[in-house]
Amino acid sequence: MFEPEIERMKTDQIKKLQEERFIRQVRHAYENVPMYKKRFRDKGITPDDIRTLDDAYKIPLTVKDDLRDHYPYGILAVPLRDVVEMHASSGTTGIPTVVTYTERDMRTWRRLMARTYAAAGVTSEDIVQNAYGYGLFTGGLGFHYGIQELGAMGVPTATGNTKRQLRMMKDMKTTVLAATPSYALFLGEAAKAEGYDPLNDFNLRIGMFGAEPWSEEARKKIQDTFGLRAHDVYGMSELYGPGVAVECEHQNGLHIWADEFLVEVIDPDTGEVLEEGKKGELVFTMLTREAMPLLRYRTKDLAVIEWEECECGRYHPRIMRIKGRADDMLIVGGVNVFPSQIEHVLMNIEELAGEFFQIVLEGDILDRLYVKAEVEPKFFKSDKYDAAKLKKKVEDELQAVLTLRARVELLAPGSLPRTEGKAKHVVDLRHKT
Ligand code: DLL
Repeated sequence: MFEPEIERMKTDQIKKLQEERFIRQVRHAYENVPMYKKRFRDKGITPDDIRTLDDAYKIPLTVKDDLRDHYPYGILAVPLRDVVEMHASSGTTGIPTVVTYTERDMRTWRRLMARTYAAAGVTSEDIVQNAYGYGLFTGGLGFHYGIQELGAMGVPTATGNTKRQLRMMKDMKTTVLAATPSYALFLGEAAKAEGYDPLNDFNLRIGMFGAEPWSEEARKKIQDTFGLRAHDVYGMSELYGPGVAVECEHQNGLHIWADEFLVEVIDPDTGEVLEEGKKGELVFTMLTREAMPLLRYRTKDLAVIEWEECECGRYHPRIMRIKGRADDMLIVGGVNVFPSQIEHVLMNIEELAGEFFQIVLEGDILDRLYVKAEVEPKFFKSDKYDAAKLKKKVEDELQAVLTLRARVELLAPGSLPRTEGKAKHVVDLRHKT
């Protein structure tokens, strides 16, 4: 453990610390961010009404649009001269979401990232290849700072330049790979195409994968390809970046660093707080961030939270995997379809390279759902490959799960664009009215 005195805290100690910090942070936000002062006033409350964690529900929720509406510095709670770094994520609306950090915020983020690596089993002896994008995205620099804080060796390849990436992985004797799961899957495929034997030519033992949803099937594939243990890492730019939660060596849920993040689960439709064990939308309050305090921030990510001791000895609550987003459900001809359902079906058909797929929606009056899926390279070349038969099989299996018929298009291996960052599995070409 990187910070055992915090990581070993029992539930009641964690909650006590959270409560002290929460009360202080509410006051910080109220006194220094006009948006929060106004919201409290509109609701007829002041920080004096927040005395325990159970009072959290009284505070209005914060949403991504609040950050956009106050672009770029509207939620700043400290003088701009105290800000030492910023990051931004590009949104669909074109207005970026900007996040800011003071020196102390940066130290917190570094520590959280070092803890995140250590919880996955990474030590100062490791050689960490960081294939997340560097720059405004928080992935690259977040993982970079963590390597330094831990005292491991960094190989800052960033994304792309796959041939050089593989060469570095072999020559530097990289032991830990940090990347999006889609890029890790692509690296596995590219390594084989370049003539590497990933199990023998590389020294990888741990993978730190996140920034997008990925399935158990994808985990198995990455682990089998590289002979490593793949850890799920969760975060978002508004909450520093990566390093909010990570799987420990037991790979059974992601520990949220609860000394820094207060988590609640709400019903995404009503906003009501749900009891433990119920699936809902994760809402986070950052407990010590100075530059940009966020109170009850809606993530749109859906998950179940458990507060139980883990075999690793930590009591920090666990996200039992992100189950999707409140806004990723597609409505096709009146039927609810989750991209993860389609991924699950495709990953379980061995004749397909299940992770390389694309969902295309077309239509004006009637919706049409197309699923493009690449055939597994060896099977594609074999005599057993019968395109019509496989297409029918995939369509039938999808229908059994989705209750509607998708048109499947089988593609030769390598046909779909590969991604270095987050995968884009859905292309919606429908005419919206
Ligand atoms: O993706 C930060 C990050 C970088 C996390 C590297 C982990 C590793 P954003 O670009 O702001 O920040 O995107 C945040 O990505 O709300 C989730 O919907 C999704 N996401 C992140 N991690 C996971 C994960 C970074 N492990 C958004 N599983 C979040 C599922 C994830 N979804």
